[in-house]
Amino acid sequence: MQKAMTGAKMVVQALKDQGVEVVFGYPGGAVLPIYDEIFQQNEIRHVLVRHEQGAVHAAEGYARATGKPGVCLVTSGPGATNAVTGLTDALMDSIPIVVLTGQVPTFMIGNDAFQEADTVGITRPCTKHNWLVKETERLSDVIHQAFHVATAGRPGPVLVDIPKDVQFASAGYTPKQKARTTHYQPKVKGDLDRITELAELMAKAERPILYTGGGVINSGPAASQLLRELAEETGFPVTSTLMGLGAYPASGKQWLGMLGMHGLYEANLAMHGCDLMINIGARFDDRITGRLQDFSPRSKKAHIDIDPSSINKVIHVDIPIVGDVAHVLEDLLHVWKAQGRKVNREGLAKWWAQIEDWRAVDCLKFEQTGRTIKPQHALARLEALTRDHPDRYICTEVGQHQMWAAQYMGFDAPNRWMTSGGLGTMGYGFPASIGVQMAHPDALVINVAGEASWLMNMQEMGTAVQYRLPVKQFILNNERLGMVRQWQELLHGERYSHSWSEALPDFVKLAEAFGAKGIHCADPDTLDEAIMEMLAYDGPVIFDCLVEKHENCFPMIPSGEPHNKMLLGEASTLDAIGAKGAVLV
Ligand SMILES: Cc1cc2nc3c(=O)[nH]c(=O)nc-3n(C[C@H](O)[C@H](O)[C@H](O)COP(=O)(O)OP(=O)(O)OC[C@H]3O[C@@H](n4cnc5c(N)ncnc54)[C@H](O)[C@@H]3O)c2cc1C
Ligand SMILES: Cc1ncc(C[n+]2csc(CCOP(=O)(O)OP(=O)(O)O)c2C)c(N)n1
Repeated sequence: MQKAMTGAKMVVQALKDQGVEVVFGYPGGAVLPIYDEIFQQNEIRHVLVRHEQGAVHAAEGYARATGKPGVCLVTSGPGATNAVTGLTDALMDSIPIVVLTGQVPTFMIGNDAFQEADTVGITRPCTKHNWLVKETERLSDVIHQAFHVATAGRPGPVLVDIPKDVQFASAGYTPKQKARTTHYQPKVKGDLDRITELAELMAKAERPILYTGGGVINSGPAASQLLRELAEETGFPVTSTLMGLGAYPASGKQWLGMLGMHGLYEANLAMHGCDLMINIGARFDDRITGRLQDFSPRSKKAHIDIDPSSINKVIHVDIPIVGDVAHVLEDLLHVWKAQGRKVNREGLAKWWAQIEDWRAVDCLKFEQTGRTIKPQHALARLEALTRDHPDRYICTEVGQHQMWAAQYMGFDAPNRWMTSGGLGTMGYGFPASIGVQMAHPDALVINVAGEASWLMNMQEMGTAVQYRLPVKQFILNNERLGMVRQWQELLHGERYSHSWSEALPDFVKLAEAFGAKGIHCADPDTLDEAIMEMLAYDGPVIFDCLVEKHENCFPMIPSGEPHNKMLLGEASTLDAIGAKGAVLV
């Protein structure tokens, strides 16, 4: 016999059964019965954010840093619509989150009731799945299903919309074990014939590359471990998308660095010149492929992806393997070893020699000259001073600073790097850092930010102070919408249309107004000392690092160009480099 309880109590019970420890939320009339239940228990912690967008990004940060789903609770109408950007962000980056929204009572739906919005309609295109629950007896079953759908297969955001009368009414509770989840059981094992075909190609390949992505992180720590074994076993070079950083260690000897629009010279040219590309949990995003018809023109391509709809969506591949990265890599290694396969040593040695030539270009080289801090220098110093911290997490906002962080900071483990890749959401990083710090209270959590992005969700400083979350906001302040300014300089005839702000706050005073610590640094000579002061402070810090205003982020493949047409910075050692970078053909 199922235990009877109110819908509101069911919500809290279902969250407990799902092992939820933290909920990020903001109350309002349509969720008050649920908030009343939250008040009467101590197992689940509720974090009161300052804006619903912040709640969703915090849940995303929590999810990425733990591998567990993040949970949000928001009210109807504006509460739900404020969550839309976060939902879309999580959908694009395959982040598992469960968002619970209040709704007006069932009998008022469609009447333009106070704070009524068609939440399931609005969020249908930006969730993996969503539900409007009109009967209390279905509620607990649906919440359990929601957790299952968010986490199984390709992870993503789900939303459950709960009318207020459904929260008040009572019905029997369906425990987690009895919930209906059999209808969605994505395939995790890859086809063994395809895996065997891939092993054959790997043995013949002369110029192979492992192109890894966010799917390795999604698959869990075992997948990163198996990727390392595969790299070790084969000696193949490894590159990664922005979303996959840390799956293979940045300190590993086969690491080529990130590829794509702002990827490393050697990684992009290796993608362009390879004869076998093995895509492991990446989705051929346009920041990677550039001009499609010129993308990796001479390679055989294999693609391992848990989502069948991702395969052949952008790039036609020769060996499609639908399955979970960890399962497929385990089988691949097994087949490889059982068949006694060996790599083409001679071909591989020549390939590595070619890669070393490309590496010698030193595409990330910069010179810290003059009295202004270069953003690359600031991040290189932040990296040097925090690299050995035993428990470091880095979040970012969106823009040049995000790309420099990806280039100059190294990640040796998965789930340590939180960034908005697919949607590129300015305002993501600060609340994400709050989510990460909630999950790992003793860790060092740094959000590398641009001042413009950071201002988009600055209200969350109140959350950081209230919950004593010692998040470090490392703002590279160029007083510009830097990435926009860069495109205007390089692609729009240096017409700087609305790409700077003439009224920035004093970030030190802003920190103090919230009850946090503010640090300002504009001098390369005192930078290390200022960073150490930030690290030593046991509380939230806004670090305002005034940097060179007109620095460009290189390498850069202009949108729609092929990989071998790359702009490089002036300090890299290639002969053909001009003052603002040169086009390499
Ligand atoms: C300003 C800016 C600049 C950018 N520049 C670059 C750049 O230079 N380089 C770059 O790499 N990115 C860049 N990006 C990010 C880019 O837009 C994409 O977000 C990113 O390239 C996508 O990474 P991914 O292919 O790993 O895919 P993800 O979005 O992480 O998708 C993961 C893929 O793996 C699959 N998957 C998920 N779970 C599993 C599993 N368990 N097993 C198997 N498969 C699974 C999914 O179905 C999906 O196809 C930039 C973003 C911004 C905002
Ligand atoms: C919400 C949102 N609006 C607009 C953009 C377009 N955009 C991308 S980068 C950027 C500038 C970011 O400036 P800042 O945060 O200061 O970082 P910087 O590039 O200077 O490092 C803008 C406006 C975006 N990505 N997200």
